[in-house]
Amino acid sequence: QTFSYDFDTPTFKGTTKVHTGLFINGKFVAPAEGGSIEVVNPATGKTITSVAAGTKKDVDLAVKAAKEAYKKSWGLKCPGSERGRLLSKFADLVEQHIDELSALETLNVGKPFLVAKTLDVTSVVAVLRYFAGWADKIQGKVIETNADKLSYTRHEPYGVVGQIIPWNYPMLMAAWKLGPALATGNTVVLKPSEITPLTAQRLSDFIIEAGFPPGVVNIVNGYGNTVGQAISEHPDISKVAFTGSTAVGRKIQEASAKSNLKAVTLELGGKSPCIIFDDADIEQAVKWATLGIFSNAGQICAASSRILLQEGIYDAFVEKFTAVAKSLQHVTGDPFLAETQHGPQVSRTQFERVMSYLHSARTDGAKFHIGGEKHGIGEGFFIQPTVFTGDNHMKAVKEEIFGPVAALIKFKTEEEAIELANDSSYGLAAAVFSENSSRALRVSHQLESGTAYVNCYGITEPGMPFGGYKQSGNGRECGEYALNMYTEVKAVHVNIGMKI
Ligand code: TXE
Repeated sequence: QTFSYDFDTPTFKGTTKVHTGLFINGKFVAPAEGGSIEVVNPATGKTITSVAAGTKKDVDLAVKAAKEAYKKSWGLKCPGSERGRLLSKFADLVEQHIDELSALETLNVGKPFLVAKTLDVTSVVAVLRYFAGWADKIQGKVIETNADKLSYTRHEPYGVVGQIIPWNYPMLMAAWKLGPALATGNTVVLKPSEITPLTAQRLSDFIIEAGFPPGVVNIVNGYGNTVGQAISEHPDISKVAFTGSTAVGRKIQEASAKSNLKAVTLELGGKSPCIIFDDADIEQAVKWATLGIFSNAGQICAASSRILLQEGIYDAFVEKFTAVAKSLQHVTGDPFLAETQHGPQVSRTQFERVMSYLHSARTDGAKFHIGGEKHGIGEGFFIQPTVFTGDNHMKAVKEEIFGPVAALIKFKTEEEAIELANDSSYGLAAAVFSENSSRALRVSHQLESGTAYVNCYGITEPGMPFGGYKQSGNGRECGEYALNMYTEVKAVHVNIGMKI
């Protein structure tokens, strides 16, 4: 079955056709138990279509297909150069359909079309090309031991890997996971978020067209507690990679421990501090901090959600930052308009979750400078860009809100800033703004986070690792580091003269 949609919008006119079945062994199939999931447009609250919802039975079929493909036509059977060629072709096909894919992402996630195009889908192409380049450069080492021995290592794929992705960057998270897994020779069973399955469904067509052998990539839509759980506890999956909430990350670790001790990499939540010193370029700091918290309606794991301000610039920063948040209200709305910069939250559940944090901040005595309410009167899940001042003890300052809500906090000294920044169970990203480069670097080295930004915020690069300290997860995505997350190391000892 397919779903067709005609876009007639100011930024994109055209048609898309998406398969709604499960993608198993190179074919679109109906789910074994016949379930379906409604897909909703967050900008209107209306149903777009429904797609198949798999269950454990479908995961079993997908794993079987992935296992056979691994043995027959992938893994050690397929040279790296060929894997790279297919990944490059996949990237080319995504690029050729950039407008259509951006429109589909906008429809399902609510992010502004021009952002989906210039950030999300453009980055998908870059990431796939980056990993295509690695596919024939997966190398072990020769390790000198003694003259009678040849010792070397091989970096071998795990086999079948499971990948569970979230809804905030559906296509980009798929690329972050598929790129390194396929470059290193693994086969994949991927579960998109049940909230945003449409672009992954469309990508399946390009996986076929690029020429990947059937079963190398399988995409099984479904809910977390059925399909996600089945992947996490499957005995024939050797590794699972997950991006999502810390609570579910914990469940995946548990499922791994209780099943086959599969390797687990986790990219979880955050409450990332952005430290702005008196000697910062304040105009620039305001712009980067704004980008860090308000892009993607604040639904970013590394969002600059705690902005720590030195007392000398506190008042000026609060004023300028609040003015930017206010100006965003004029460009909030239909994500298909070229001028729109701020879209809705992804779902009613997320909308309500953010609203409950705003309520909690009020109850805890936070001072609101702008926002704090639903935006508009329609059925869409829009929330006003919000700025409040508070302290590190408030629930809304400690926990991840995952919405367009910035908490501003005052500090006096460098030591206090570092202490406040590190006073979190999370450790995904952090930033320092200062024109004194010694101070900026000194402080950035003391922050407990997987990424440290200096005088900038929110940038990711295909070649730079991304991941968290503390309860923001383990393992790294992107860069050469990601390759290690998808390979086992074999130590080979060869006797070339030893006698016993
Ligand atoms: O996430 P879930 P939710 C954070 C953010 C957000 C909160 C809740 O704070 O407000 O999590 O969002 C699958 N076994 N992030 O509830 O449930 C699920 O189907 C295996 C941060 O939507 O973690 C989806 O595919 N999988 C984040 C994926 O997990 C399970 C991005 C993520 O959904 C499962 C998203 C289970 N038992 C939310 N239960 C980031 N790090 O960027 C659910 N899933």
